[in-house]
Amino acid sequence: MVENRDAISKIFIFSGFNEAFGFMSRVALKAEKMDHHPEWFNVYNRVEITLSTHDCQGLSQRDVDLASFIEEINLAE
Ligand code: H2B
Repeated sequence: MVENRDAISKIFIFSGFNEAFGFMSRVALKAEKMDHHPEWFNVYNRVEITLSTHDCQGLSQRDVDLASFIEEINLAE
């Protein structure tokens, strides 16, 4: 959970930029398909993702669904 905000966040570390950007590409395609987009920040091998639903200014099932997808592909990396 993010402090002082209805949002969830996680930091993912990869072996390099290619791996980090490959992961981001997979998340981006899914996000666009879901019409649900992450807030994220990348520097080299580090990707910080925050999920929240702007339409309801809080957490929704869409955040949980996108988070589950992200966890699944991260495990499969
Ligand atoms: N992403 C997120 N994270 N929250 C939203 O409320 C949201 C979104 N709304 N992506 C979508 C786009 C909306 O703005 C469009 C018009 O469907």
